[in-house]
Amino acid sequence: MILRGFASEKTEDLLEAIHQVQQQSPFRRLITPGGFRMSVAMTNCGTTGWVSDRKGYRYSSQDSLTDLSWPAMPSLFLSLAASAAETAGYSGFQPDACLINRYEPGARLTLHQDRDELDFSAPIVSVSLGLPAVFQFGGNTRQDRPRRFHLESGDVTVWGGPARLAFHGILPLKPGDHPLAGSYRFNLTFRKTLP
Ligand code: MD3
Ligand code: FE
Repeated sequence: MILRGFASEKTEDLLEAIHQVQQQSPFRRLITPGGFRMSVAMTNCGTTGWVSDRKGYRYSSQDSLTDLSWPAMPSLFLSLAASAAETAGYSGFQPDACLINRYEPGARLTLHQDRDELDFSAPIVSVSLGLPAVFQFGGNTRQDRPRRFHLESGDVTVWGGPARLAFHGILPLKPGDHPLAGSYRFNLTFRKTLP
């Protein structure tokens, strides 16, 4: 479900919260198991965070950059994720992880599935902030031709049920200037990683 503008009124506060998180756990471009550096820069907040390196993809309670825990999930993040999930029909969503993606012009996320979580019954909630992007939403195999959706700042999407394991990605970001986020797009994805 796409909730257009669901987070619009909270844009400034959300960007400020991202700023706080990145003071403790800076954005970094992770290395894929295949040895490529991702074009998207990432950080996390919450009990656990998504990481990638030569050893694989996984959730870790520690930030390998600082050897500390990830920053706590801001209460604004939790309330927004829960109310978006509720609106889409998932009551009681309590994410334990928030992956924060930062795109600069040209950055992209190739088609992938999110399947490192241990609880596929919970949805994933995503919040787009800053520059607009073209989102690709495919099926349950890489071969299914993806549909394209434009995501703008303030849009919130909820992925549950049959959509939970769908292939999806983001096309290379176009340059632009957003009044609050400048030349970046940020995306928050809220996940329940532990059973
Ligand atoms: C559909 N992020 O972090 S958000 C990711 O805009 C990720 O940064 C993209 O894919 C971004 O893993 C897309 C929309 C989204 C997120 C998770 C999904 C769509 C999804 C999980 C399953 C199906
Ligand atoms: Fe994903």
